[in-house]
Amino acid sequence: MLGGAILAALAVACARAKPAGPVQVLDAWARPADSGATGGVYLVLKNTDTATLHITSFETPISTSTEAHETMLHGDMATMDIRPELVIAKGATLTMMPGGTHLMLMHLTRRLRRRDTVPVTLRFADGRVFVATAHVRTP
Ligand SMILES: [Cu+2]
Repeated sequence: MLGGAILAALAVACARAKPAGPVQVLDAWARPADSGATGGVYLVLKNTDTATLHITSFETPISTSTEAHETMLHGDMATMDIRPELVIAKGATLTMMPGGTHLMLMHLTRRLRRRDTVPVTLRFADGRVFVATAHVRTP
């Protein structure tokens, strides 16, 4: 009887801790960086929604702006293109990584040390908002 009550309480706590979102965060990490520098955040997001997702903006409380970039190789030259939105097909996984798609945190307002965490707010084209927590670690 008591055990059942505890299990039920735990189930409620878990349901609150992990609200159903349009994406499942398979990984989320950021590079260590100094205050004033440019930061890099890498998310691995699985679309668990019922349709294609369009992520139209990203925000963190520790940068003046956050842009989605894609590193492109032109011969030996690597350039970064701004991606105005990131699209994830239903059931697909978007894998950000160094040398590929990444989030760039322009002008960090504080230093990022290993084991710090950074909340990253994702805004979707349909108005929904989701917050992923990135952990600072070395690549
Ligand atoms: Cu970049």
